[in-house]
Amino acid sequence: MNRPYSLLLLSIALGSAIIGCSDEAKHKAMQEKYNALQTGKAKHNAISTEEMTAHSDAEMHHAMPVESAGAHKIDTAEIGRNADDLPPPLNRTQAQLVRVDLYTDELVAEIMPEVTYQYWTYNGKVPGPFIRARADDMIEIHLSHGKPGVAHQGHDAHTSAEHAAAGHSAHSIDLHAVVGPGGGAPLMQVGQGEEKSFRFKATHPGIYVYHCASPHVPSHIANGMYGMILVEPEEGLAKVDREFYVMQGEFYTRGKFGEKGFQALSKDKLLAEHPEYFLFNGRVNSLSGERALKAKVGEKIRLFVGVGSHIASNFHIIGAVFDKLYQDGAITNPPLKNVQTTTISAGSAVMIEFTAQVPGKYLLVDHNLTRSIDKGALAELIIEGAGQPELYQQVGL
Ligand SMILES: [Cu+2]
Repeated sequence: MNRPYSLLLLSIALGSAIIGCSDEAKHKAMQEKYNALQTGKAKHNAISTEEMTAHSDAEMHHAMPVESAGAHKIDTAEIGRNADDLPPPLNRTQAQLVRVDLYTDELVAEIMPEVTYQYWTYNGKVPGPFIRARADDMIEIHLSHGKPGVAHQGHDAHTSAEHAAAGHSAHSIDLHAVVGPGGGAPLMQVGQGEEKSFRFKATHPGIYVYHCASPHVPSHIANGMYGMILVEPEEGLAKVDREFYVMQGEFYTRGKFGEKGFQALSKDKLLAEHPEYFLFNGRVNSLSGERALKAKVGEKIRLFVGVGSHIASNFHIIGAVFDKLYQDGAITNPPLKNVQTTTISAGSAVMIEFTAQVPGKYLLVDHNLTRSIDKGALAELIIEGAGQPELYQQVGL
């Protein structure tokens, strides 16, 4: 488990402890104080929907020139979040306050060997942390611009001032689980060195996407600023043996797929909806080899799969049938059974459950297969254990 994520869990635990020991009057007073504070802050800091949806042409001029990878220091050896990096199922019968600490971080990392890209992230990974809460919980999101405790120095090609002048100094968060204007984003625009917070009640159980919503919004998302939030129903979810967190996102680099060196965002390709990369969890082979999803024969597997960026996925697992599919994030609806492939809309997520009966390697793909074979949308699921010849065997040898 990486450190930021440990901190997130710790924060959630602390938040839970705080609410656990407060009586009703204390909580009410806290709530009033908080509301007053928020109202005051909102007056000064809120951003209008019009501002949020600005084209922000300034950012078009921000893209860095194509240079060799060597000219850009790699900030992190691993940009991709592990598929098993998510909190365990909740085991409580009471709603509570769930505190979530997020920070934004702009990091140069390899999108594939010898190809670098400047990602914009939540907590240093793509996708951002998996947030887990329960219906009726109050969720308090804290978002700071930049890693707490680390002075912002701007990235390689920019000073902080140039960075701000380029028009993308703010980041934010819009959570699809929020019922309210902008999903929280109007209250949560954070400039450099700032931290903001807001609370919302998790009124609707489901599996949802969250993303940055600062201008130019599609660029922020295309650079990797998305994640998922699960709001479990009050009764919780059925017990399974493994859970995995996978997000598909496409990347729009100036150079073609595989072209070596530093690759800046191509806003032309973004506007033309012409990505070079389709990826699971942030980079080519992020979830393969050592980092493949792993389970055993007969285990119940649950996948949370979302599309963070702009192009819908035709999600399929080669060699598996989804025993249960909860489409469009609707986890409280009866599932579809025995499904081969599902569409996951942009800005949406699904929950899939199945049991693998035959050992071996299974591939997670977008069944628009050039995206998987030629553009990166490929992940591996390794099933270990004893096979059952009556299910799968070669004959005639
Ligand atoms: Cu952003």
